[in-house]
Amino acid sequence: MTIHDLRTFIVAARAAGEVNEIHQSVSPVHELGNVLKACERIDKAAYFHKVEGSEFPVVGGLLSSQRWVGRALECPSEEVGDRMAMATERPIKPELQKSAAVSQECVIEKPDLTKLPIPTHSPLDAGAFITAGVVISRDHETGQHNLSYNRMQIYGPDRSGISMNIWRHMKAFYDRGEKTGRNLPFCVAIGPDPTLMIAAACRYDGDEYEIAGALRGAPIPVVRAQTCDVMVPAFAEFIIEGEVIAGERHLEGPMAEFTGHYSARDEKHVARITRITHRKQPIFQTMNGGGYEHVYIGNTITREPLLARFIRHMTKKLRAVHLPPYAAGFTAIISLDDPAPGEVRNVAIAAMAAHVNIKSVIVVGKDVDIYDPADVMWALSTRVRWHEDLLPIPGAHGNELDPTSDEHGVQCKVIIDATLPAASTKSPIKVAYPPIDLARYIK
Ligand SMILES: Cc1cc2nc3c(=O)[nH]c(=O)nc-3n(C[C@H](O)[C@H](O)[C@H](O)COP(=O)(O)O)c2cc1C
Ligand SMILES: [Mn+2]
Repeated sequence: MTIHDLRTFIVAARAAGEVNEIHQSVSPVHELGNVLKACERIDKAAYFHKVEGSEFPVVGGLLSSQRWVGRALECPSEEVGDRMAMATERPIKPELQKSAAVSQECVIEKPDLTKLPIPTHSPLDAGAFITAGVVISRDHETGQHNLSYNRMQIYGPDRSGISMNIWRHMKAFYDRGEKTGRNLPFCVAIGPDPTLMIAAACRYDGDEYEIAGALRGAPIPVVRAQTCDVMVPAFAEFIIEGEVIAGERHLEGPMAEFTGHYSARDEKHVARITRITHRKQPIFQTMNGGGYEHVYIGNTITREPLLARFIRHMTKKLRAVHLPPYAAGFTAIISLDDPAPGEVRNVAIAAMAAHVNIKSVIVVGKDVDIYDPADVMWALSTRVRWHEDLLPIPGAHGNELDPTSDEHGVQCKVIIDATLPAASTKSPIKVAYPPIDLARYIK
């Protein structure tokens, strides 16, 4: 089966038994977010068939681990890193589709965001937020498209906030126009081909539709939006068209951030919605703020390939790297095959250079499963001589949203060597029971 949109992706996930079907009606205010979180804890997506106040179903939790991205890209989980690394090297341009687009089957000329099942996800979120929409904007000097995530707090039927932090490509497009009072047109694709959701998290200077194309191995079909000169995916559940209004700001937030803490309430940009189009019987897609899916897409999938590349530059002994979503993307866990004396520190320094957000680097031996938090905690508990295996690096630049950073983003980083030295007089063998198929024993 070829995945090319949200529906084919859901079919594949259902076939693998990975979707919890929620038939009971849920409130979009807190209840939906709570259920989605409970599903995340057991590593499942959730499909909400009935959401109070709306006629549309909602799906969430579809891209929260390497296994899910492997499913989206139709490759084994272990190949995800290589596929991501290749995407920027062999981009594939989008293709203008001549025929009518599925994403524009139904047209709402007088848009009303309050008719959509947009959840208020976590307990202290300031209101309903669109969190899983892929925002498409365009550099009118080059014609290139940018894909990004910009959460949108709902203020009214055709009004929302749009969060564009500093150094974002979309903000640069907006800033250029705002000087002369020009609004920035943009569109939001909800429920597109999952490759667009991955491409939207990438930092790439070219057209980000080309990254999605590379991940899919085929051009992404696009059509022109109805109220602005922006190309939108031909396959998506909803397309919301609008413009960021020049000179306007509104208090936005708080909302659950990727660090697992709430964002501050701040003045943010404001958008006017000009049209909504959708597929017949559309499915709304969402993401919990601060959930594994949020962190995984934003901080893990796009950064692990670079982390591996930096470490391979330093050693041939790399087994695997992981930036686990449960650690906000701030902790790199690295496993090495029998490192030579001193090698662990060199590798950890290389890892620190791969991304400014990396705050803690934990290096373990080849017998530790870096995808199992319990195994990593075991290595920390039994294999670290704290007086010599811990190297704090004070006064380094990290992520500004980390609560331990000062107002300039300066914080203390740390390297932890949780390998046992090969020459150690005490190099006991790890107790490991071989896996079995439990279903054969429990009836
Ligand atoms: C789920 C998710 C939500 C995000 N929300 C926002 C947001 O609200 N505002 C923002 O500026 N960046 C947000 N980001 C980060 C940007 O979307 C991301 O860094 C993207 O690569 C920026 O695009 P650019 O690098 O092309 O400018 C989010 C990322 C993810 C994965
Ligand atoms: Mn970009």
